Amino acid sequence: MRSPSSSTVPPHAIRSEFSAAMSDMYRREVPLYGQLLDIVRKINDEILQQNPGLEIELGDLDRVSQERHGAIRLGTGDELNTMAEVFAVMAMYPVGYYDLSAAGLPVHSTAFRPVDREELARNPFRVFTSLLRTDLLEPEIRDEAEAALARRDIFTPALRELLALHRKQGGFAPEEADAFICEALETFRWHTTALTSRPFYERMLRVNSLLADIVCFRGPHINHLTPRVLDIHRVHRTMESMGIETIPEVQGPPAGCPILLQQTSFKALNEEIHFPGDDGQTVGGKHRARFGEIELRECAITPEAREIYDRLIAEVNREAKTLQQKAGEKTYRREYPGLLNRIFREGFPAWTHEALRKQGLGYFHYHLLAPEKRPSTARPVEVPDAPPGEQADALVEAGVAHATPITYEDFLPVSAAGIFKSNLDEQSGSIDGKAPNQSIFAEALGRPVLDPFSLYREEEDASVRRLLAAYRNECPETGADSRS
Ligand code: OOG
Ligand code: NI
Repeated sequence: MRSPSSSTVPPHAIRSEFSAAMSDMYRREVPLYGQLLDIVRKINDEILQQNPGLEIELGDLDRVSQERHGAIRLGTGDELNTMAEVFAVMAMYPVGYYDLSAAGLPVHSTAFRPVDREELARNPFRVFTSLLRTDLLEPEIRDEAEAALARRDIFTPALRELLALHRKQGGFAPEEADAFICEALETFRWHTTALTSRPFYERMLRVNSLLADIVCFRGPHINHLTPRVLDIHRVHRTMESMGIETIPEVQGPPAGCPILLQQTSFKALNEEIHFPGDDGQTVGGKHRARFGEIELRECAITPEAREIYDRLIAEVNREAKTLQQKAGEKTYRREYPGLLNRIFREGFPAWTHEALRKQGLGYFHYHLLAPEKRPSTARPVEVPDAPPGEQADALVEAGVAHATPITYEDFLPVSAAGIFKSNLDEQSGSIDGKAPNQSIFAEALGRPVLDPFSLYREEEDASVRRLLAAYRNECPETGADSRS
């Protein structure tokens, strides 16, 4: 093993460079993405200037503007397995299992992302990664799909060599890291020439457009890169006024409900593709895959709050469907926010960070306030002989400690399905046989899928332990205790 020395590039540096290189590539491939980034940066800048406190919580404009997630769709378990190794070089690990068969899509997914607080703070690059579920296809289609996938290798030979080197050394020297970024980027590139014939593509498309997107191309082209925005409704309106064709609603919780994430996207581009013909010539065609998306990230919530959220969103979706069918697109666009807001106002019990924290519905990071930052009313507290969480609450009540929301770093299955669906080709069919299959996913992955709730809980618990230790140090006589 290479000993961690100054000649080994830290994983976060590789991740940041890779994410930036991907963004540059995508900007060149999809000019609309570049336009979107400009709008987002301008609006984020204005918001940070108006709210100086935000900058401390989120980092400066450059840090916020660097934040993004992407998405890819893979064909085989082997592809997923190697991809997991590529992401691990950048300290990105699979978090969460998303069952998209519930939405009639033949894929299941995870999100590769950093998991530690320090790693997230450096660069929280995430890639939503889906795997084709051949087990949901009719046998004949399955055989054809598998045969097509067997003909491709989505990784360059040089990347495979670099991965072997990384396994041996446990790290990369600077020139190896540069080569890795360059070679790994190849996997995410768009190819204008398909791998399969046009009739084959059309057959796959009729089964499902994701199936065609996965099995008919040389690689899992990155299909969007999403910047984080600080006011999603403003960006959504700006996109509409520029004539960018957005989906009709902002997905996720209503405006003003500071949980999870809100997302909106512009529709997939219909792009020129060349299909190989019988006679060595190519045949023209079109393919819809790449789209644009923006997102607003808020507080991570507990399983209990998540259950309420899922129930309310299901209710919203039922009513929204009826509204869309009865009233048509224009009215739907106008009335959806009101409908979403009404159902959440009636059913979601906490609309501020403080309420989320007090009701135990959100995850928070606790820290001791420096004495000069404490309000004049702050008083020394006798910390009760109580569980650590209650001790931390008592310190916040007394004005000695501060709690900040832990940002939600993951995705929403329901909204992911909405985002997927809004970008399917209109000829796409839907898949039957709705059932998750986490075991085939985990087996292909070759490593466990981490549970997002446990990660947020551990993060909160660790901050409580540090808070109590720091407070005990400050006033040994209060008896603050860091039992867990
Ligand atoms: C991924 C869609 C999911 C999100 O932000 O929810 C996603 C895909 O279309 O491949 O990226
Ligand atoms: Ni996305």
